[in-house]
Amino acid sequence: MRSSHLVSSLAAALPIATAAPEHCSKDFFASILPENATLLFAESVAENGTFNVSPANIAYPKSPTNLPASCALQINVTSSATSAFSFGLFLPDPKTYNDRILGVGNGGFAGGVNWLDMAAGLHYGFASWSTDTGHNSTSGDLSWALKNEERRQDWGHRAIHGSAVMARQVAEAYYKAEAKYAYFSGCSTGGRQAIREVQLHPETFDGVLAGAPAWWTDRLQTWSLWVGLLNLPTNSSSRIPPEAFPMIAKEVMAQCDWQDGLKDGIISDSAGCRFVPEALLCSSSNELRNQTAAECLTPHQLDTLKQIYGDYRGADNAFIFPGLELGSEEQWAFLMGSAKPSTYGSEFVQDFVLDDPSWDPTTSYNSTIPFTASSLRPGNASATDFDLSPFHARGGKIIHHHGSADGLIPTGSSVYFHSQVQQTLQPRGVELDDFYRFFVVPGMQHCAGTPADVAAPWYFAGPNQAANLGTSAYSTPGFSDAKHDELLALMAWVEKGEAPETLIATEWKDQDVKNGVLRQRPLCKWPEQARFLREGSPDEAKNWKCEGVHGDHQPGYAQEEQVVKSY
Ligand SMILES: *[C@@H]1O[C@H](CO)[C@@H](O)[C@H](O)[C@H]1NC(C)=O
Ligand SMILES: *[C@@H]1O[C@H](CO)[C@@H](O)[C@H](O)[C@H]1NC(C)=O
Ligand SMILES: *[C@@H]1O[C@H](CO)[C@@H](O)[C@H](O)[C@H]1NC(C)=O
Ligand SMILES: *[C@@H]1O[C@H](CO)[C@@H](O)[C@H](O)[C@H]1NC(C)=O
Ligand SMILES: *[C@@H]1O[C@H](CO)[C@@H](O)[C@H](O)[C@H]1NC(C)=O
Ligand SMILES: *[C@@H]1O[C@H](CO)[C@@H](O)[C@H](O)[C@H]1NC(C)=O
Ligand SMILES: *[C@@H]1O[C@H](CO)[C@@H](O)[C@H](O)[C@H]1NC(C)=O
Ligand SMILES: [Ca+2]
Repeated sequence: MRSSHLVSSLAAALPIATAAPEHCSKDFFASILPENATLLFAESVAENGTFNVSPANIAYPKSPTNLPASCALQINVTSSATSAFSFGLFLPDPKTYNDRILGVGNGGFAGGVNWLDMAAGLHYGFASWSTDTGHNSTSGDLSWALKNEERRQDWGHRAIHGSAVMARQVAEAYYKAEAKYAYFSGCSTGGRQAIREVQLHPETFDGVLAGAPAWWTDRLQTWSLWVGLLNLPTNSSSRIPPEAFPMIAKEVMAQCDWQDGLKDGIISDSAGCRFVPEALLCSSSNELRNQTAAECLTPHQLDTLKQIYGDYRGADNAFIFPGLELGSEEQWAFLMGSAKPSTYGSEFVQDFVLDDPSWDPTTSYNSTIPFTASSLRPGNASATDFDLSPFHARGGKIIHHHGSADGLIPTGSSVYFHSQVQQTLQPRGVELDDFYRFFVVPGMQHCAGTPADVAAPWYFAGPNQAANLGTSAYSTPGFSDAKHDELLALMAWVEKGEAPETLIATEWKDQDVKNGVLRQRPLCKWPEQARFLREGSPDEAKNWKCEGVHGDHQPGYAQEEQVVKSY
């Protein structure tokens, strides 16, 4: 893959950094580290080489391949009397260094250095880093947090900040040159990490990519538990068996696809779809008896379905968290398909909120728990400071996106965040458009991917996406420019003032780059939606434009194609 013209033209204008190769050594790093930090290892990676990730890194065991020549190292940092985090750092050869730092984020509660995502950054020429967030675990194991507020603080914000600051200092000492810009790219927990750092330390990053941010930890995790409990097998009469999810997805597609103005198998305006769930009701006693055949829903199951799509509310109708989006059904089994609710919810309450591993969610959960979590704010992780004006004032830029088919983190939680920031800043005369843009990605699942039969364009080199293309991928193959690559779009905005009006997402035939492009389509800045111009191929981005707002139907479009079963 060739490196981007934008990156090389930007880099050409900057002074050339120097570092002797022997600097990739224990002695050199030991000589520059502060007292609270120790070097775990430093090793050279040859041109086109592989960095062999230690099998002890159970969160991110995959080794990146075909790397640019670089120095790989890991540094351990003391964060309190009883806690420490570490971070990994790839320092590219001075010849390919772009004078910029990139941090990449984590997923779920994973404790490990994310070398694979760092590698994508290294290919552009960034000095790229990632932190283990202060513990060692896979994504769904939260037991490390039990009665350990120091570790929760590391995971919540401290490890990201400490790593960002120290990674920059180490890179500047290594190249004997100041870094020109610092960026961060994260999805899910990584999206939260991006926003939380912007809130707590607006000076750290010049720009961030925040994908599907798990920003409201206290509510997201308790909602995950609630929605899991709602659909346990023990709730026999109201449970929707996972075998029925595809049937629901099909009905949602039948009703919502055409409503965006084009029946193309992609729901471009899920927020604007008027969906009639009663179309799924069983219509005969025979079907009722045969409900596990997953052909229709009973009235009790229909109630469950409405709760899944609806806002989660507590006593006195108090808002807790938004529900899942129409079109997200293919990913529902993750939170609602098992005999037990996911550990993302149950262990969060046990290990972060109540400090009681014996607490039984199936017998003891109630809807005051989300509010308890919010008042305790374990780890100070929730990114609820909506006043982003300090970041705006320092010239920072945020590109935020969320897939509309995300079945793990409701798309509506991103809409809610954007709206809260707007309500906070607009009355003070701060225009969001100047520094913060939000893009919904129709048909994209959690951070990456699309249901096979939907084949929505979802790839734009966003956080975590390159790893889906292989262990040596980065940017958008064949389209390495600021329209098709979200990271280059962020750089163009920060460094040249070229704000992204649209991004273009790509999908390859059979989801494989080797087969060539299947379709490309613009992603629109919220609240606009993409409309087909009704000329040429809908698979070419130029035949679309962004206009109107979500939920703003074009009257007369394809009404005759509506499929609503009798009910
Ligand atoms: C890079 O390494 C791969 C094996 O991983 C090899 O097939 C390829 O030829 C190498 N490319 C160069 C330019 O050395
Ligand atoms: C993380 O914990 C696992 C056991 O769950 C262990 O095998 C591994 O060596 C540990 N990794 C590190 C980096 O400590
Ligand atoms: C990191 O430093 C802490 C002390 O702050 C220490 O307890 C821990 O063992 C160190 N980790 C490694 C992997 O050396
Ligand atoms: C480590 O020490 C440096 C230098 O004293 C300090 O700036 C930094 O905040 C410390 N990092 C952490 C995580 O405490
Ligand atoms: C069953 O469903 C009800 C509401 O439909 C819900 O309140 C409850 O948490 C669910 N789980 C169990 C185990 O009863
Ligand atoms: C809700 O659950 C918590 C934790 O188990 C418990 O302390 C509290 O009393 C419960 N509240 C209600 C209203 O049942
Ligand atoms: C949590 O962070 C906020 C800023 O968002 C800060 O004002 C507050 O003091 C912190 N609370 C704790 C317990 O660290
Ligand atoms: Ca459509």
